[in-house]
Amino acid sequence: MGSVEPQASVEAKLNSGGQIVVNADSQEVRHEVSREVTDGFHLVIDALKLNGIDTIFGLPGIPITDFARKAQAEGMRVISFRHEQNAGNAAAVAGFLTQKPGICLTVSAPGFLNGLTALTNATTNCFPMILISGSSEREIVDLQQGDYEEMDQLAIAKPLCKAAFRVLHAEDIGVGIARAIRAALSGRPGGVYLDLPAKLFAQTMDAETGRKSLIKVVDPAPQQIPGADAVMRAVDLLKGAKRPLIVLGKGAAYAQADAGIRALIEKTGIPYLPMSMAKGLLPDTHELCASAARSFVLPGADVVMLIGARLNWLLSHGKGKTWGGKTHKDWGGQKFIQIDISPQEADSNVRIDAPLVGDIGSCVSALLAAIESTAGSNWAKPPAEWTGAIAERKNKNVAKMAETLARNPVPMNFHSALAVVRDIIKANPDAILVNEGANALDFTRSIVDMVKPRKRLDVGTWGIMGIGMGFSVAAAIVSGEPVIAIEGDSAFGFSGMEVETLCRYNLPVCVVVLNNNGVYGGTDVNPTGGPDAAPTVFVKGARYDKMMEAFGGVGVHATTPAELRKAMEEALRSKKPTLINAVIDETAGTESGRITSLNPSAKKK
Ligand code: ADP
Ligand code: TPW
Repeated sequence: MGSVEPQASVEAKLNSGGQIVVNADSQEVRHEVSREVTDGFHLVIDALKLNGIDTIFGLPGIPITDFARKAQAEGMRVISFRHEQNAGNAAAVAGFLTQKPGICLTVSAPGFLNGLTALTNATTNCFPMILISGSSEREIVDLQQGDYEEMDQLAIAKPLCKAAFRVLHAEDIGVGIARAIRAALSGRPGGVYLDLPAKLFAQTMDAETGRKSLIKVVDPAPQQIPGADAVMRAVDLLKGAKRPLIVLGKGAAYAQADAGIRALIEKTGIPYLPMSMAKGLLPDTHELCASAARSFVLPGADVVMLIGARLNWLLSHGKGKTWGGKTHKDWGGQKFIQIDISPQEADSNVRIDAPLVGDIGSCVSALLAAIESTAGSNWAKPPAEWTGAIAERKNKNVAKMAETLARNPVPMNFHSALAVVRDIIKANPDAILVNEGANALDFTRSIVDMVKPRKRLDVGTWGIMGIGMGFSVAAAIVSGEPVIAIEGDSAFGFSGMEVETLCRYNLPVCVVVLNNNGVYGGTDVNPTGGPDAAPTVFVKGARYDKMMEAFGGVGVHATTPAELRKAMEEALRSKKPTLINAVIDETAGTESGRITSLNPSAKKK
C-alpha cells in the first residue's frame, strides 16, 4: 500500500429527526459505522419541547435565523415580528395567560436591547418569560475587539430581570433551559435572560448523550402552603371587620385559582375591587363588585385583604387621601391582610397586619377551610350598613355613567365610542380585550365590563405604551379566541407596524384606534407660532385604517357609533384582521388621563 495514508470519507447529513448522521468509511475500516450526532440547535429545541413549550415569538437574523428555521421544521410555532419589543411583549403575555414561560428569540446587541424592555416589563408585572438571545463571540466581546453586534449582554440583562444565565457548551443546554424555566415560574414569576453564543448552536455531540443531558423540569411552580398561624391571624382580622374589602390583583388572575377566589368572596360576602387585569375574575356585574364605588370603599374600609395585588402607585401606596388619610402621606387607618407568594412584599408601603405568604390557590383554600372550621355556617357577613352604602353609591354612579353613555355627540367622544365596545364585549365574553393609551385606557377600564378571567390585558404596573400589537398577536395565538384591541392613537403607534404580522398570520384581531389626533388629544399649538407642530400633536385626520389595508386586512373609517358597531360586529363575524379608525373629538381627552395628579405640570381643563 506504500506510504499513502488511508483517506477517510466522512459524509454528514440530517436525518428526519434533525440529528446529524455521520457515515465514516475508510479503506481500513471495512465495516461502516453509523453514529447519531446532535447539535446545539436541536438540543435547545428538544429541551423546550420536552418542557411543553411549543411556541417562539421572535425576529430572525445572525446568529439565530437557522435556529428559528429548525424550530419550525421540528413542529414548533415560530411567530416572527417586525420589532423585537413586540415579540417580547407577546412572549410576556403568553406567559401570563398560560403559566408557562413565553419565549422571545432575538439577535445580538440591538435585537437583544429591543427585547430587553419587554423582558423588564414582564419582570415588573410578574409575568414568566424567557428572552433567548444569540450573542457574539465571547473571546472577542470580552477583549472588546469589535465583533459584529458586540455587547456583553449577560451583564446588561442581569439587573433588569429576575435571573440571567449563559450556556457555553452543548452538554449544558439541558441545565440552562431547566434553570431558566424554574427561575421564570417559581415563586414570584418574572423575566429570565438566556444568553446563547453563536458558537453554541453549531457544537455537536453524540445524540444519545445529548438526549440524556436534557431535563424535564418537575414541579417548576411548587405549591406554597401558608402557615396555620398566619391563616388564623387573617381569619381573626376578617371576623372582626365592620367594613371589609378584598382587592384582587393580576397575581390572582395569573394564579388561576378562580373557583377558590369566588367561593371565598361569596362565602364571606365581602365586597371586592378588581385591579385592572383582575377584572372578570368574578364578573364585573357581580353584586359584590365594588368597582363603581372605588372612591367610597378605599377610604371607607377598615380591613382590606389584598390577593395578588401590590400596594404600589396604582393603589396610592396604601395611604393618603385615596385611603381616607388627611394628607398624601397619611395612613387611612385600615388594617391589611396580604396574600402574596413573595415573602418580601409585605410592609413595602404600609404595615401589613396579617401577611399570608403562599400561592393564592393554597392560601384561599386554607382561609376557606379555617372559616369553615371556626365559624361554619355561622360566618357573619359584613353589616348591611356597609354593603348597603356601597350598593347605593354604585347605583348612583352607574346611573350617572348610563346617562353619559347614552349621549351621542358629534364627533364621537370616548364615552360614545366605548359604549359600543361595552356592548360588543358583553355579546362576546370570550373575546380578549387588549387596551392601552391614557384616556383610551382609563375610560375603557371603567366603562367596559369583563365577565371572564384573564380577558383584559393592558399596560400593567408601568403604564407602558407599546404592548398593544404584541399582546394581541399572542392572545390570539395562545387562546384561539378573538381579540379586540382598544388603542389610543399614540399608543398604537408604538407597535403599529405589527398590523402586517396580524395579516401574515391571519389573526382574528380587531384593532380600534381611538383617534383624537395626538398624545392625550390634538389641541395643543406651538406657542411660538413656528412651523413645528406642538409636541403632543399628530397629523390631523390620519387614516390608520389604510395601514391595515396595505397588508390585505380590513380597514374601516368610523365617524359614528353606528359605523363603529357595524365594523366591530363584522370583524368578529369574519375573523379577519381589521383596523377601525374611530374618529374621536380631539378636545375629548385630559392630559395623562386619570393620572393627571402624578404630573404636576399637567394642563388642567
Ligand atoms: P396589580 O397591578 O393587579 O395590583 P401586581 O402586579 O401589583 O397586581 O401584584 C401581583 C402580585 O401577585 C405580586 O406581588 C406577585 O408576587 C403576586 N403573585 C403572582 N403570582 C402569584 C401566585 N401564584 N400566588 C401568590 N401570589 C402571586
Ligand atoms: C414607553 C407616556 C403615557 S400615555 C401616552 C404616552 C405617550 C399616550 C397617550 O395618548 P393616546 O391616548 O395613546 O393617543 P389618549 O386616549 O389619551 O389620546 N412611552 C412609553 N410609555 C409611556 N407611558 C409614555 C411614553 C405616555
